[in-house]
Amino acid sequence: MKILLVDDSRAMAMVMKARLESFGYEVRHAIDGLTALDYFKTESFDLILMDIEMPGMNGFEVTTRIRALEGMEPWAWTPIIFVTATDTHSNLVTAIEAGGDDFISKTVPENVLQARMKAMSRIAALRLRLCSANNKLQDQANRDGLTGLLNRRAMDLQVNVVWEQARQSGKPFSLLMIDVDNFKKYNDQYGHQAGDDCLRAVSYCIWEQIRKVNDGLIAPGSFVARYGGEEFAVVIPDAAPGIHAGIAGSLIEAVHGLGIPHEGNVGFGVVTISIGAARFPLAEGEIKAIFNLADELLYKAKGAGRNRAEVA
Ligand code: GH3
Ligand code: MG
Ligand code: MG
Ligand code: MG
Repeated sequence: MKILLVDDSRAMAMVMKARLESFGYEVRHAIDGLTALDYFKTESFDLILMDIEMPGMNGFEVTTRIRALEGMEPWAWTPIIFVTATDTHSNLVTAIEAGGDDFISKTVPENVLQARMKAMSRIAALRLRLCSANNKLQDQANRDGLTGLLNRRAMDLQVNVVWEQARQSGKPFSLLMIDVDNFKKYNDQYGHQAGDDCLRAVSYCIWEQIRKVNDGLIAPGSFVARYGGEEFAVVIPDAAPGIHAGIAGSLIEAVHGLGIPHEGNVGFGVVTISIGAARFPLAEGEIKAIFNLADELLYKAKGAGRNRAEVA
């Protein structure tokens, strides 16, 4: 356990540090509030022992600032125990109000100090476990079970945020609607299980291409989601003219290049996709408009023979 010990008295701090180290804890001493905040921002601690009376910033103020910093991160919380010479009732109330969790006297017996710290670190560990479980659940709620891509729900949330950003800053916005060609026939011929495998392969292929355009800084911030069934959507924020057409072309080529046999996809013999690639030079009005345009273009691509993109 790593402890941040905040105390303006060097002598007091040395005594406390020695006691804590004898319990096997790692201790960092901060001589004043500002130093404590600096350490807090750059290192991570399991527990903070905070003196109250200090020149400049007192312990209550340091605590309030620490809680404000933690407020910017969900689930961040470090237990803070106030250690003071004057354990009056009003000091206790102020300590808790300031965001402290416990309050002990500087003269507290060793075993009591150790027990209090144990209790606090137990709560902190529990909270950490809850936080990681919560993150995992949130991730699962955002992912599609079959392909591991973002699901429709997550995409709807994310796309609205990106659209709003583009609208407010007058940026372009592109959207690709992707649909696997003759996929009903694929299921009919090869079975639903093989259909699932095919969707996984196609989605991984699309995901990889989008990762490449992100990594290569061709269209940073792009992301792909499973829009539903055998349909995928790619959101491309703030890209120069032609970028969306280029990405659509490379996706079509990559999926065709997988070479997954598909006899019912007449004229190709392998699995292919069609794409409606829409771009608004300026994000304006309702996001629905660009979805409608991409849908229309996809419909056109299907009508024009499939394995192609229609671009606007
Ligand atoms: P088009 O080229 O015009 O898009 O023809 P299509 O056959 O792909 O289009 P249609 O919409 O008629 O059929 C889509 C099929 O996708 C029907 C459905 O059974 C299949 N499908 C949707 N989701 C899944 C899935 O999760 N797994 C499997 N195996 N099939 C799916
Ligand atoms: Mg002091
Ligand atoms: Mg479809
Ligand atoms: Mg289809």
